[in-house]
Formats: sequence, structure tokens, C-alpha cells
Amino acid sequence: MAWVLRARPPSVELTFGSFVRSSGSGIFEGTWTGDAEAGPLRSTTPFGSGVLVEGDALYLVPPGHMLEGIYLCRRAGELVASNSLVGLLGPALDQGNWWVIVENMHVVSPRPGQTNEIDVHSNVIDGRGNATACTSYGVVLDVAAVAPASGVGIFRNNIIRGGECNNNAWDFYEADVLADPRIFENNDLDPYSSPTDLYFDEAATGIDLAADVDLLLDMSVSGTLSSNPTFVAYPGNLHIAAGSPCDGAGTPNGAPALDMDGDARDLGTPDIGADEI
Ligand SMILES: [Ca+2]
Ligand SMILES: [Ca+2]
Ligand SMILES: [Ca+2]
Ligand SMILES: [Ca+2]
Repeated sequence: MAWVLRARPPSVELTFGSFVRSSGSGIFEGTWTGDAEAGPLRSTTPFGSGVLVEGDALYLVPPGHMLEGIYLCRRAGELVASNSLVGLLGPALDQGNWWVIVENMHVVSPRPGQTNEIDVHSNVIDGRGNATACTSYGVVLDVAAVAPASGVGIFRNNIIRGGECNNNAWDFYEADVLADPRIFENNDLDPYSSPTDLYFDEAATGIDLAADVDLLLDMSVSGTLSSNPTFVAYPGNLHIAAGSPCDGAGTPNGAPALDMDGDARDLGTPDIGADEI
């Protein structure tokens, strides 16, 4: 049921599972109401999602309900979209340098016995939302039905912004007592819009100081900061401005060689976030 669109103009790659319908007008997973001949992609009530092709244009078709969404990542000259966050994370985040703007991002740790480990490096992750009574998260870490024996997942050099929902916004949220990252280094837990907590530990305890995040004992953690990254023009331009506290504050461990612009990273002290200045 999962599909992944990777657009690097002029080329577009579309990969999808066996339960996704495909035709000359695009792909779709799910069902729909309305005109059967017009098909799901032009329905006003699609119960699923897909991609509509019209001439040289591609349209992402989200579901007509609020239970699922479409996840997007972009960087210079490239965009990845998927109805599956796992599908998106595979080709995208593990290569770093992405601007990630999703609502209520939800990361599930691999099941026990799986060797793949999510490596989220040098990104801008933003829970978005709006300044009303809603709930937003930068990252939610949860576990599968059988939880891993110990922490899983690497998070380094990311700017993580919880979003701007009034009174209900978290930068990083452990949704289960066993949902711990394995490594959490040099992330900026952005204080933007005064999140409820910078870090929600063990699905129980809010932590509001970066220094206290660095004291957690159930993951390898260091270098956390909580500073305004001073984007050039949020949300349209997520480059960091000269003098940003993220400049030179990253760890070189596992850092990608290039930033989102293709600029070489500082090999010793890379910047936090998708941009290197
Ligand atoms: Ca724990
Ligand atoms: Ca924890
Ligand atoms: Ca740059
Ligand atoms: Ca720099």
C-alpha cells in the first residue's frame, strides 16, 4: 500500500507496493466514492492517496480523511514524497541535509532482530501546526508491538522544532518507556513558540533544559542545545543566518560530506541543520 515519489527534475522515480493501483493517469492506493469512471485521483473523497499525472504536471493526492497524510522532504533540486514515513525515511533522511516539514512526524523503531537503524542526520525537522488548540511534535519515537531490548536510532546535528500548537507542542517525544534513541548528539531542540517540553522522556517526564537532556542515562547523549537557529526567512528559507548558534555546533560523527546546497561540510565542526555556512 506504500508508494514513494522521488523527483529530481527532469527525472521522476515512482516506486510502489503490489496493492497500489497504477494506470496512465497515475497511482492510487485505497478506495474512493463518486464517479467510477473519473477514478480515485479526481474524486473529492479519496480514502487513500496517490499521484496524478497530467501532461508534464504531477499532483500529490492526499486522503480525504485526517487519519493519514502525505510526508514530504525536499532539498535543492530534489523532492521525495510518500504516504509512508518509513518509505520516506529510507531514501531520504539517511542521506542527511533535508528540510523536513511534516505534521506530527512519527518514527517507529525497527523490530527486534532487524538490523536497519534509522540515522537522522543534519536535518531541519518541524512539527508545524498553527497557533490554535492543536497538538504538534517535531519527532515522536515509539516502539513496535515487541519493543527492542535497548535504544534504537541515531539522531545527530538536527534542528528539531516542535511546532506552534498552543500548549501542546513537543520537540522530541518518547511515546513509550522503551522508545529511546540509541544516540542523540548535538541536536538543537528549538525553543520556538515555547514548546510544552523540549524533550518528553519515558512517556512521562518533560525536560525543559538542554543541559538536563544531556544527563539522560538511557541513551548516549551529548551536545544538546536549545537556541533559536536564526533561519534566514522561516519557513520559506531554512538556511541559517551568519552568527547562528548552529554554526559550528555539530558533531563530525557520521556527518554527511555536503550540505543541502552541495556546499562542503566543515569536517571538524559541521553546522547543525541542513545548511552549512
Ligand atoms: Ca527508556
Ligand atoms: Ca528515555
Ligand atoms: Ca550552505
Ligand atoms: Ca559552519
